[in-house]
Amino acid sequence: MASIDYNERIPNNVDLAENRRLLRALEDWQPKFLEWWKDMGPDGFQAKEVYLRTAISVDAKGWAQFDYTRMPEYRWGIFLAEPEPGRQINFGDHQGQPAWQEVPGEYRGTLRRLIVTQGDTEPASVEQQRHLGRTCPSLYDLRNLFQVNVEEGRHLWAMVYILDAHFGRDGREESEALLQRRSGDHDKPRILGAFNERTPDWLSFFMFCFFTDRDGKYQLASLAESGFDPLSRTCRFMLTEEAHHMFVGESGVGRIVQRACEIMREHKTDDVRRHGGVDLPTIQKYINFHCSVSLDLFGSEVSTNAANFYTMGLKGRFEETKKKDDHRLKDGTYTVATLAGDRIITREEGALVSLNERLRDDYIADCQRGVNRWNEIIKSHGIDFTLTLPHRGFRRAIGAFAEVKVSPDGRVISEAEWDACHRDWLPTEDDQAYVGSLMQPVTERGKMANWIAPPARGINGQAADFEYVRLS
Ligand code: BYC
Repeated sequence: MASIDYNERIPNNVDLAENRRLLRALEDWQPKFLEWWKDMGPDGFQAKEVYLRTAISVDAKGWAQFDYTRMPEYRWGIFLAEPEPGRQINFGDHQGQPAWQEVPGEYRGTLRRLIVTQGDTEPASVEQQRHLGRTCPSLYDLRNLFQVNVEEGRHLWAMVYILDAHFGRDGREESEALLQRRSGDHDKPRILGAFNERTPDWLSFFMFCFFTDRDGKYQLASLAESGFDPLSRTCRFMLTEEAHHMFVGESGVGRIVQRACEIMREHKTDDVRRHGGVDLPTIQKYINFHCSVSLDLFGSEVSTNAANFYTMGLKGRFEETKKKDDHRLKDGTYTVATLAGDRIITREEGALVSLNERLRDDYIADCQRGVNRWNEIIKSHGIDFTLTLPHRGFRRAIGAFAEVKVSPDGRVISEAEWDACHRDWLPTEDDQAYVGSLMQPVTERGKMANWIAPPARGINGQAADFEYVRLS
């Protein structure tokens, strides 16, 4: 393993000290990043000590250390997974050639665009979550929010490293631009739709971590297959951290579901709101919203962009090397959902142009496994209610279903039916106001807001009443 000089300003395992030009570029960017972090990062907690995990190596047996850190002092390092000796490009037209260590000239623009799109999501999510600290349901959750935030910051560093190290002056300009766009800003929005939505409350936050971070998992896993080796290695290590973000989402929603069920049992009622919980139908509406926004992040069902990324060897499939086919896909087909008049049907499309849909399928199957675990919680309380994922055509803004209205159970419906029903399917202003009204901060050690059950266990083996954030 390349050793990490932890005393360097930018902890890394990429021999930064040996590359003075790159080091200078990153040292020049660092204060701008910190300025952005202070302006757009967690509001109100910059001076507090938080019990955070910091990546200190890429050793599978112990890559992180836990300690109290003030967020602006977090060591946003640059870590690439260990190189695989003799790694090849495993798919597309360059299959079998040695993996690229430098940017292939003919694909420079396309590769840069992919990296910038990935990089843009990282600061965007920090911006979306910046006010949540003020309404945390517990110190445990507050700490998890900040952990997610600092690691998204590190993922931004990961992409900026690739841009600065491999794309010269263009890369440095893109690195600056990543700090200039703003989530939800009318004039300089973030690139992808979901990253311009608001995350106004903790139910939305947990849904975001479950659905949107999971898009991150699938996109990063596809980029981890890239023939451009530095990108592959960066993404492989990012996935290690990403797992915790999805855990925060799944367990967070699970605890809200559990609390709803406890209230229903205890008070023998469906009126969970009367007792200060989030009722299951409201949770379903939030699922419908966040799932549909995140499904858009996979792009169009039929996409020549996706085909090109693959053929060029830049972006593979989820678990590309485990698949048993020719890894070129010029002749294969794939089943894609599409519109035929006012019906949704499936059709065979070329495997190459269907790669976005294939990845979306992998993603939906993974989401369904999480929803099943939430349903197990409901069932274990003897309650007859099933949470479901909305149909892939529901409320889509990108792709084949963008122009029509589709119900959560997958019927193409009229505008009139949509107008009559969408309040039953998506959070209304009243629902949002209700959820918003629950967002009162709970910051006493070991205490939990009434609308969420405590976690099954603490972070890094710590007790439930551990002081995860030192507020005083
Ligand atoms: N919003 O052929 P199409 C994460 C654009 S999340 C706005 O349909 P393509 C994280 C598209 O750019 C993972 N625009 O799609 C999670 C294209 O524009 P151009 C992020 C959209 O290109 C939580 C046009 O529409 N990583 O890490 O095959 C917290 C036609 O595109 C959207 C990546 O996304 C949209 N939803 O695929 C923190 C990986 N969808 O080029 C972090 C890199 C499409 O015609 N990105 N468009 O101007 C990609 O692989 C692809 O860009 C996409 C789109 C999968 C996003």
